[in-house]
Amino acid sequence: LALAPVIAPPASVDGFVKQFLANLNFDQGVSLSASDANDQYLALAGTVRDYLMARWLEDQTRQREQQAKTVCYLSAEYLLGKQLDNNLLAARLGEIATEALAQCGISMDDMREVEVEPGLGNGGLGRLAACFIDSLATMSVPTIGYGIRYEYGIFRQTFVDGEQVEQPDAWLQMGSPWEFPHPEAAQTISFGGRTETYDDKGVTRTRWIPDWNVLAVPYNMMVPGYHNGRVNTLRLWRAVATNAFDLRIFNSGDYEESVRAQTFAENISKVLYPEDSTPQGKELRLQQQYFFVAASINDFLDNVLLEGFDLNNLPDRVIFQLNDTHPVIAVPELMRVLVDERGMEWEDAWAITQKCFAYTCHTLLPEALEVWSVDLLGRLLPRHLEIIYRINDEFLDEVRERFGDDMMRIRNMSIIGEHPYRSVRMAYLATVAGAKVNGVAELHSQLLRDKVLHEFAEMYPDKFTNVTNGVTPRRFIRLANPSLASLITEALGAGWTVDLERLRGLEALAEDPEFRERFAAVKAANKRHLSDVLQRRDGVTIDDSHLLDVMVKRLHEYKRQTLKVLHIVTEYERIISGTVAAADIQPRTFIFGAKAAPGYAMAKRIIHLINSVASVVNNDPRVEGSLKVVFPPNYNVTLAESIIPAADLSEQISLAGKEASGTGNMKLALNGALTIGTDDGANVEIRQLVGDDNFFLFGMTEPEVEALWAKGYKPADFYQADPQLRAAMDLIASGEFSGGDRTVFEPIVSNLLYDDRFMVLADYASYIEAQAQVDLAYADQDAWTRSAILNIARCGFFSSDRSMRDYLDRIWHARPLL
Ligand code: 26M
Repeated sequence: LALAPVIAPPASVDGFVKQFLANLNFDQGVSLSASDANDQYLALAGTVRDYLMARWLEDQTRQREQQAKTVCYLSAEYLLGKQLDNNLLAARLGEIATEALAQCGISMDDMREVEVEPGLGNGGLGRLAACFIDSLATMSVPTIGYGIRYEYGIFRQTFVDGEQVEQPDAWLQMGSPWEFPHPEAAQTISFGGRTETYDDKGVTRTRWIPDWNVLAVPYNMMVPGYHNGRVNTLRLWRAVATNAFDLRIFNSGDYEESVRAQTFAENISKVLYPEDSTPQGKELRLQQQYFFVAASINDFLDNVLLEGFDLNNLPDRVIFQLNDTHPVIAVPELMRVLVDERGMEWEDAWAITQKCFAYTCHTLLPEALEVWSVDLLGRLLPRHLEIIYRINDEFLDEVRERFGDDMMRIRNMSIIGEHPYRSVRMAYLATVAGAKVNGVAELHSQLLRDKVLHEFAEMYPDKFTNVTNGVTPRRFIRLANPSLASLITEALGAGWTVDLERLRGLEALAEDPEFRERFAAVKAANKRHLSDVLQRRDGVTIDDSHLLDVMVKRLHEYKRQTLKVLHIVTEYERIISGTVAAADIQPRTFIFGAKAAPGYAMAKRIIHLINSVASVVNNDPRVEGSLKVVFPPNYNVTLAESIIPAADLSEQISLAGKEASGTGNMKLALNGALTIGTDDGANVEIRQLVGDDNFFLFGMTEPEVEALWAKGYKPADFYQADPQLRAAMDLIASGEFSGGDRTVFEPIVSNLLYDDRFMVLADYASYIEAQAQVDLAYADQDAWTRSAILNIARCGFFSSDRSMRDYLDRIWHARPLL
């Protein structure tokens, strides 16, 4: 192997110190005595990078030479979280680095504080992508994660008078030590213009004459496997103006216009769209999608395959996994490249394309299914629209052949929808083009087959499969909960971090009083740690004697944060009305974490309500010591890592049939929180595994939800029939939480009373009853602890390593490269 010269790994504290000081001097340009924490952090990151570099270069060479099948994960989002600890852990450098820094008079904790997390995703879907690439690296699977290097990630959330205010996330401002720009590997990405046919030696071919383009410059990040010496690549694209584009306008003499054009081009990777459902059909969003996907596919074909590679064998070398519909424009792009640029016959190209893609759906909400207007798509990508039309024509011929001339069916299954305007249905395109289509939990995959895509499932039964989501135990147990990790390692040995089913070994220990005591001590310490974090961050504390009740996830009506609020208001009302004595209830601290999409007015109002309830409850001496509501702003991966290990109770309370999977539910259960949840998403599988005795189930099942809709749902009837519910709703409506102003939360109240799409009122009574069971159960601390341990012991299934094995076996047919 011809390797570039690499820096010798600083396997000793001395070596690390030397390398660190060299980086501080030569990369940061400061002496130790003159350096500040940010300089030190950048030099430290550089040192960790240096250590990983030899493995990274080696892996790139090996993967190229062995021609192994590569997983190309196409995702518009990667919600990575902080890199320093993760990379130190993977490279086994934690202790050496900590000691080396100490010798330089620097504390590792200060370094952790300085790092800013790359928040290049919204929530579950982006975090899932980050867990998957961690697992693939840890399992030595050749993988490239492809995505967008947003200059601004998910907004920073602040509260002003209880209302969400968004601030830009300037995550690159203080330097970005984990990425490597590769301008030499840039791709030119075209847009707009028209198509024309031409004669190529007697064959009529089509070409695209675009009218503008941008450069896609890749920034590579290391994705180190855990303790296996492997480093995969995350390749994120940045939009930069092309010289040609600049020059053309510049030559016309319009300097200012040429600078403006540059800004226009560079807008493409400027900012992450903060919606995580109800896509808005914005042109810039489609530009982002095509930009990263075209760059990725052409990068793989040009640079990753060896020169002279026979494209007929492409399916043996690559699988492009589509993370939701966001990258689906890759399908016509691959067709365009194969047919228009590489001269392949349409039929051959289509056969290859259908083997090279697989599609993961992450939703069940109809309004979240992405469509692009034919108008917009045709203007931006005229050739791709033609290709989509031809794919659709041939597909609908197939439908007719199979099912006869059934107009209704044709209209339902067409990739082109007609109402309310002519548009391309991206989920249908992905389903037709993909070799496999998967949902993200058993129930979700079932509902995809039976409802959302049932006509497609009828036509292609073998395409449909399930892969239940998972989470990486490295970040969410080993790093986030080091005390629990030590306890587990002491009990079971260290193998569990890469073989999470070994947690089963804890079942027996759940019966050991001494182990339970040690577990309870870990939980209490984690609550104190969280309290410290919140004190420093927001000036609030939590009491480790309280039951810690946690609801952390994006703010969405279907997730039903309002149901949680109604529970809190019910408890509050019961105390202040004297129905129950404060001393007789189980003291609880409720903690929320949630961002609302900036354009989602109802979600923002619900945030305001939570903050307003918090401020009244937390300042009422009648409930002091009994109820506390904490809503730290800007919930992100970093804060999750402090909250989740401290949680006692995990709130997973979406309306059945709406949450595709959930992954916070898995992280919380694996950290020993008990779930109170509906029969939805992966909750179903969590409950099956941990057992009914260790899970608080409530609410309607999905078929019951359907039945209630069918019969006609009148939320006001539930209000009228339930005095407790009435009391809680009336208290909100009275202005109690809005300084007497009855208008502020009126839209929330009347929505619940007269619309309530997500059936909050229908599930209220059942939820309150389940919460009473929680209080009873928590009163027996030792029994609760036993249940918590059993939750951990039985949730090994939810490792993203297992998810990756399932994808490898059922979808990718790729293998680790050992
Ligand atoms: C689409 C178009 C325009 C702008 C933004 C979007 C968009 C971005 C993110 C739409 C959806 C997005 O994410 C959806 C999501 O996070 N879904 C969640 O995926 C998780 C991983 O599979 C599941 O666990 C959750 O149940 C599911 O809600």
